[in-house]
Amino acid sequence: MNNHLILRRAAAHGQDIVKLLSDAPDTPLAIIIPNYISKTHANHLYNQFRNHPRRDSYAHEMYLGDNSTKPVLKKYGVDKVGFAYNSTYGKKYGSIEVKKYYEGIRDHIIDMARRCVPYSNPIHRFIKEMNSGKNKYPFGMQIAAFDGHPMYAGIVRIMEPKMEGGDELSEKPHVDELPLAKFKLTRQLTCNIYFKVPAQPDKAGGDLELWDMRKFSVELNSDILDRDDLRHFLMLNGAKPIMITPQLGDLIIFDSRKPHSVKNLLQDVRMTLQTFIGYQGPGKPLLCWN
Ligand SMILES: O=C(O)CCC(=O)C(=O)O
Ligand SMILES: [Fe+2]
Repeated sequence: MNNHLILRRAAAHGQDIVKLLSDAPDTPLAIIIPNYISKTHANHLYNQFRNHPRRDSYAHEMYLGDNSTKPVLKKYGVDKVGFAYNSTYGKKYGSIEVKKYYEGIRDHIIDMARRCVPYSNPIHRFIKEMNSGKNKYPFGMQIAAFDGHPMYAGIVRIMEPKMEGGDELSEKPHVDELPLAKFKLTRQLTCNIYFKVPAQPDKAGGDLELWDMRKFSVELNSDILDRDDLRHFLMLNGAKPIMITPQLGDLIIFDSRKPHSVKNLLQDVRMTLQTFIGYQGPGKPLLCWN
Protein backbone atom coordinates (compact mmCIF):
# COMPACT_ATOMS: atom_id res chain seq x y z
CA MET A 1 0.00 0.00 0.00
CA ASN A 2 2.94 2.29 0.51
CA ASN A 3 3.62 3.97 -2.79
CA HIS A 4 4.35 7.36 -4.28
CA LEU A 5 0.67 8.38 -4.14
CA ILE A 6 0.75 8.55 -0.36
CA LEU A 7 2.56 11.16 1.71
CA ARG A 8 3.63 9.56 4.99
CA ARG A 9 4.59 12.18 7.51
CA ALA A 10 5.73 12.30 11.10
CA ALA A 11 3.67 15.44 11.80
CA ALA A 12 0.86 17.55 10.36
CA HIS A 13 2.12 20.05 7.81
CA GLY A 14 0.07 22.70 6.02
CA GLN A 15 2.27 22.41 2.94
CA ASP A 16 1.21 18.77 2.56
CA ILE A 17 -2.41 19.91 2.39
CA VAL A 18 -1.34 22.42 -0.28
CA LYS A 19 0.11 19.46 -2.22
CA LEU A 20 -3.06 17.40 -1.79
CA LEU A 21 -5.11 20.32 -3.11
CA SER A 22 -2.94 20.93 -6.14
CA ASP A 23 -4.01 20.00 -9.66
CA ALA A 24 -0.49 18.95 -10.62
CA PRO A 25 -0.01 15.52 -12.22
CA ASP A 26 1.93 14.30 -9.19
CA THR A 27 -0.77 15.29 -6.68
CA PRO A 28 -0.79 12.71 -3.87
CA LEU A 29 -3.93 10.71 -3.10
CA ALA A 30 -3.62 10.82 0.67
CA ILE A 31 -1.62 12.07 3.62
CA ILE A 32 -1.01 9.59 6.43
CA ILE A 33 0.36 10.63 9.80
CA PRO A 34 1.05 7.42 11.74
CA ASN A 35 0.60 7.58 15.53
CA TYR A 36 -1.09 10.97 15.40
CA ILE A 37 -2.65 9.89 18.67
CA SER A 38 -1.06 7.38 21.04
CA LYS A 39 -2.47 3.91 21.59
CA THR A 40 -3.60 4.89 25.10
CA HIS A 41 -5.33 7.99 23.73
CA ALA A 42 -7.04 5.84 21.06
CA ASN A 43 -8.12 3.35 23.70
CA HIS A 44 -9.52 6.12 25.88
CA LEU A 45 -11.67 7.34 22.96
CA TYR A 46 -12.80 3.80 22.20
CA ASN A 47 -13.93 3.29 25.80
CA GLN A 48 -15.76 6.61 25.74
CA PHE A 49 -17.67 5.91 22.54
CA ARG A 50 -18.14 2.11 22.41
CA ASN A 51 -21.51 2.23 24.21
CA HIS A 52 -22.52 5.79 23.58
CA PRO A 53 -26.24 6.40 24.26
CA ARG A 54 -26.64 8.72 21.28
CA ARG A 55 -25.23 6.45 18.61
CA ASP A 56 -27.38 6.38 15.48
CA SER A 57 -27.02 5.59 11.82
CA TYR A 58 -24.93 7.85 9.58
CA ALA A 59 -26.81 8.04 6.32
CA HIS A 60 -25.03 9.00 3.13
CA GLU A 61 -26.58 11.37 0.62
CA MET A 62 -27.37 9.85 -2.76
CA TYR A 63 -28.66 11.73 -5.77
CA LEU A 64 -30.83 9.25 -7.56
CA GLY A 65 -32.36 9.43 -11.00
CA ASP A 66 -33.52 12.72 -12.58
CA ASN A 67 -34.24 14.36 -9.26
CA SER A 68 -30.56 14.84 -8.71
CA THR A 69 -30.56 18.04 -6.62
CA LYS A 70 -32.74 16.39 -3.96
CA PRO A 71 -30.66 13.90 -2.05
CA VAL A 72 -31.96 10.69 -0.61
CA LEU A 73 -30.28 9.69 2.65
CA LYS A 74 -29.38 6.01 2.61
CA LYS A 75 -27.86 3.77 5.25
CA TYR A 76 -24.31 3.09 4.26
CA GLY A 77 -22.89 0.71 6.81
CA VAL A 78 -21.81 3.36 9.29
CA ASP A 79 -23.14 4.56 12.67
CA LYS A 80 -22.24 7.90 14.16
CA VAL A 81 -22.10 9.84 17.36
CA GLY A 82 -22.67 13.47 16.49
CA PHE A 83 -24.64 15.44 13.94
CA ALA A 84 -24.09 15.47 10.22
CA TYR A 85 -24.78 18.51 8.04
CA ASN A 86 -25.87 16.22 5.21
CA SER A 87 -29.11 15.76 7.18
CA THR A 88 -29.93 19.31 6.00
CA TYR A 89 -29.06 18.88 2.31
CA GLY A 90 -31.96 19.95 0.13
CA LYS A 91 -33.56 21.71 3.14
CA LYS A 92 -33.85 25.47 3.60
CA TYR A 93 -32.43 27.57 6.41
CA GLY A 94 -35.21 27.70 9.03
CA SER A 95 -36.39 24.17 8.26
CA ILE A 96 -36.83 21.59 11.03
CA GLU A 97 -33.79 19.69 9.76
CA VAL A 98 -31.50 22.73 9.96
CA LYS A 99 -32.80 23.60 13.46
CA LYS A 100 -32.27 20.02 14.61
CA TYR A 101 -28.72 20.05 13.32
CA TYR A 102 -27.75 23.24 15.22
CA GLU A 103 -29.54 22.14 18.38
CA GLY A 104 -27.81 18.78 18.11
CA ILE A 105 -24.31 20.14 17.77
CA ARG A 106 -24.74 22.23 20.93
CA ASP A 107 -25.12 19.06 23.00
CA HIS A 108 -22.46 17.27 20.97
CA ILE A 109 -19.88 19.99 21.72
CA ILE A 110 -20.42 19.58 25.48
CA ASP A 111 -20.40 15.79 25.28
CA MET A 112 -17.21 15.67 23.17
CA ALA A 113 -15.39 18.05 25.51
CA ARG A 114 -16.30 15.86 28.48
CA ARG A 115 -15.39 12.57 26.83
CA CYS A 116 -12.04 13.68 25.43
CA VAL A 117 -10.67 14.67 28.88
CA PRO A 118 -7.85 14.24 29.97
CA TYR A 119 -6.64 14.40 26.34
CA SER A 120 -7.23 17.23 23.93
CA ASN A 121 -9.71 16.61 21.12
CA PRO A 122 -7.44 15.45 18.25
CA ILE A 123 -9.46 17.37 15.65
CA HIS A 124 -9.06 20.56 17.67
CA ARG A 125 -5.36 19.84 17.97
CA PHE A 126 -5.12 19.45 14.19
CA ILE A 127 -6.94 22.76 13.63
CA LYS A 128 -4.54 24.42 16.09
CA GLU A 129 -1.55 22.99 14.21
CA MET A 130 -2.90 24.37 10.94
CA ASN A 131 -3.12 27.84 12.50
CA SER A 132 0.17 28.25 14.31
CA GLY A 133 3.86 27.45 14.17
CA LYS A 134 6.07 26.78 11.19
CA ASN A 135 3.91 23.89 9.91
CA LYS A 136 0.68 25.85 9.68
CA TYR A 137 -1.49 26.02 6.58
CA PRO A 138 -0.59 29.39 5.01
CA PHE A 139 -4.12 30.80 5.33
CA GLY A 140 -5.21 29.00 8.47
CA MET A 141 -8.08 26.66 9.25
CA GLN A 142 -11.43 27.54 10.82
CA ILE A 143 -14.70 26.00 11.83
CA ALA A 144 -17.16 26.53 8.96
CA ALA A 145 -20.24 28.74 9.33
CA PHE A 146 -22.21 27.94 6.17
CA ASP A 147 -25.43 29.35 7.64
CA GLY A 148 -23.77 32.32 9.31
CA HIS A 149 -23.01 30.72 12.65
CA PRO A 150 -20.34 28.26 13.71
CA MET A 151 -20.75 24.57 13.01
CA TYR A 152 -18.82 21.75 14.66
CA ALA A 153 -15.96 19.57 13.51
CA GLY A 154 -15.59 16.07 14.91
CA ILE A 155 -18.02 13.23 14.51
CA VAL A 156 -17.47 9.63 15.57
CA ARG A 157 -17.93 7.07 12.80
CA ILE A 158 -18.48 3.46 13.82
CA MET A 159 -18.41 0.35 11.65
CA GLU A 160 -19.22 -3.20 12.68
CA PRO A 161 -19.81 -6.36 10.65
CA LYS A 162 -23.15 -6.79 8.87
CA MET A 163 -24.45 -3.25 9.27
CA GLU A 164 -27.18 -2.19 6.84
CA GLY A 165 -25.63 -0.66 3.71
CA GLY A 166 -22.17 -2.06 4.49
CA ASP A 167 -22.07 -4.05 1.25
CA GLU A 168 -22.82 -0.93 -0.74
CA LEU A 169 -20.14 1.12 1.06
CA SER A 170 -17.72 -1.68 0.28
CA GLU A 171 -18.65 -2.37 -3.32
CA LYS A 172 -19.71 0.99 -4.68
CA PRO A 173 -17.23 3.84 -4.39
CA HIS A 174 -18.84 7.06 -3.17
CA VAL A 175 -17.95 10.74 -2.97
CA ASP A 176 -18.79 13.29 -0.27
CA GLU A 177 -19.53 16.75 -1.57
CA LEU A 178 -21.19 19.77 0.03
CA PRO A 179 -23.98 20.93 -2.33
CA LEU A 180 -23.35 24.23 -4.09
CA ALA A 181 -26.64 25.56 -2.72
CA LYS A 182 -25.11 25.40 0.77
CA PHE A 183 -21.71 26.95 0.06
CA LYS A 184 -19.30 27.08 -2.83
CA LEU A 185 -16.12 25.14 -2.19
CA THR A 186 -13.37 24.52 -4.69
CA ARG A 187 -12.35 21.19 -3.16
CA GLN A 188 -13.38 19.01 -0.25
CA LEU A 189 -11.15 16.79 1.85
CA THR A 190 -11.96 14.36 4.63
CA CYS A 191 -9.80 13.75 7.68
CA ASN A 192 -10.15 10.59 9.80
CA ILE A 193 -8.32 9.74 13.00
CA TYR A 194 -8.51 5.98 13.55
CA PHE A 195 -9.01 5.18 17.22
CA LYS A 196 -10.23 1.59 16.84
CA VAL A 197 -9.18 -0.75 14.07
CA PRO A 198 -9.68 -4.52 13.78
CA ALA A 199 -7.12 -6.61 15.66
CA GLN A 200 -6.39 -8.80 12.62
CA PRO A 201 -6.57 -6.45 9.64
CA ASP A 202 -5.70 -9.12 7.08
CA LYS A 203 -8.79 -11.12 8.03
CA ALA A 204 -11.14 -8.42 9.25
CA GLY A 205 -11.56 -6.05 6.28
CA GLY A 206 -12.10 -2.33 6.82
CA ASP A 207 -9.47 -1.29 4.27
CA LEU A 208 -9.84 2.13 2.76
CA GLU A 209 -9.88 2.14 -1.03
CA LEU A 210 -9.03 5.37 -2.85
CA TRP A 211 -9.31 5.87 -6.57
CA ASP A 212 -6.55 7.48 -8.51
CA MET A 213 -8.50 9.53 -11.05
CA ARG A 214 -5.53 10.88 -13.04
CA LYS A 215 -6.19 8.76 -16.09
CA PHE A 216 -9.95 9.08 -15.83
CA SER A 217 -11.24 11.17 -18.71
CA VAL A 218 -14.94 11.86 -17.95
CA GLU A 219 -16.22 14.46 -15.49
CA LEU A 220 -17.71 12.89 -12.37
CA ASN A 221 -21.37 13.82 -12.35
CA SER A 222 -24.36 12.25 -10.67
CA ASP A 223 -25.18 10.15 -13.75
CA ILE A 224 -21.85 8.43 -13.40
CA LEU A 225 -22.01 8.13 -9.62
CA ASP A 226 -25.48 6.52 -9.80
CA ARG A 227 -24.18 3.65 -11.87
CA ASP A 228 -24.50 0.31 -10.14
CA ASP A 229 -21.37 -0.77 -11.96
CA LEU A 230 -19.42 2.33 -10.88
CA ARG A 231 -16.40 0.29 -9.79
CA HIS A 232 -16.20 -1.44 -13.14
CA PHE A 233 -16.90 1.80 -15.01
CA LEU A 234 -14.05 3.60 -13.23
CA MET A 235 -11.63 0.77 -14.06
CA LEU A 236 -12.68 0.73 -17.71
CA ASN A 237 -12.00 4.46 -17.90
CA GLY A 238 -8.51 4.23 -16.51
CA ALA A 239 -9.03 4.96 -12.81
CA LYS A 240 -7.15 2.67 -10.45
CA PRO A 241 -7.77 1.96 -6.76
CA ILE A 242 -5.15 1.87 -4.07
CA MET A 243 -5.73 0.18 -0.70
CA ILE A 244 -4.79 1.58 2.64
CA THR A 245 -5.04 -0.45 5.84
CA PRO A 246 -5.53 2.20 8.53
CA GLN A 247 -3.49 1.57 11.67
CA LEU A 248 -4.44 2.48 15.21
CA GLY A 249 -3.69 6.16 15.84
CA ASP A 250 -3.35 7.11 12.14
CA LEU A 251 -4.61 10.42 10.83
CA ILE A 252 -5.51 10.10 7.14
CA ILE A 253 -6.62 12.91 4.83
CA PHE A 254 -7.82 12.50 1.26
CA ASP A 255 -10.03 14.20 -1.33
CA SER A 256 -13.62 13.23 -0.53
CA ARG A 257 -14.77 14.25 -4.02
CA LYS A 258 -12.73 11.42 -5.47
CA PRO A 259 -14.44 8.03 -5.26
CA HIS A 260 -13.54 6.01 -2.19
CA SER A 261 -14.90 3.02 -0.32
CA VAL A 262 -14.36 1.09 2.87
CA LYS A 263 -14.15 -2.68 2.56
CA ASN A 264 -16.71 -4.72 4.44
CA LEU A 265 -15.82 -5.22 8.06
CA LEU A 266 -15.88 -8.95 8.84
CA GLN A 267 -14.73 -8.87 12.46
CA ASP A 268 -14.39 -6.45 15.31
CA VAL A 269 -15.15 -2.72 15.35
CA ARG A 270 -13.66 0.21 13.44
CA MET A 271 -14.04 3.72 14.81
CA THR A 272 -12.77 7.08 13.62
CA LEU A 273 -13.09 10.70 14.55
CA GLN A 274 -13.80 12.54 11.30
CA THR A 275 -14.15 16.04 9.88
CA PHE A 276 -14.56 17.39 6.39
CA ILE A 277 -12.17 20.11 5.28
CA GLY A 278 -13.33 22.59 2.65
CA TYR A 279 -10.97 24.50 0.36
CA GLN A 280 -12.29 27.87 -0.83
CA GLY A 281 -9.40 28.60 -3.18
CA PRO A 282 -6.04 30.28 -2.62
CA GLY A 283 -5.67 32.98 0.04
CA LYS A 284 -8.58 31.77 2.18
CA PRO A 285 -8.72 29.61 5.31
CA LEU A 286 -9.69 25.95 5.16
CA LEU A 287 -13.11 25.23 6.68
CA CYS A 288 -13.97 22.26 8.89
CA TRP A 289 -17.38 20.78 9.61
CA ASN A 290 -19.47 17.66 9.86
O1 LIG B 1 -13.58 5.37 7.32
C1 LIG B 1 -12.80 5.70 6.44
O2 LIG B 1 -11.67 5.18 6.35
C2 LIG B 1 -13.20 6.75 5.41
C3 LIG B 1 -14.59 7.19 5.61
C4 LIG B 1 -15.17 8.09 4.55
O3 LIG B 1 -15.84 7.64 3.65
C5 LIG B 1 -14.93 9.52 4.63
O4 LIG B 1 -14.25 10.00 5.54
O5 LIG B 1 -15.44 10.25 3.74
FE1 LIG C 1 -16.67 9.19 2.38
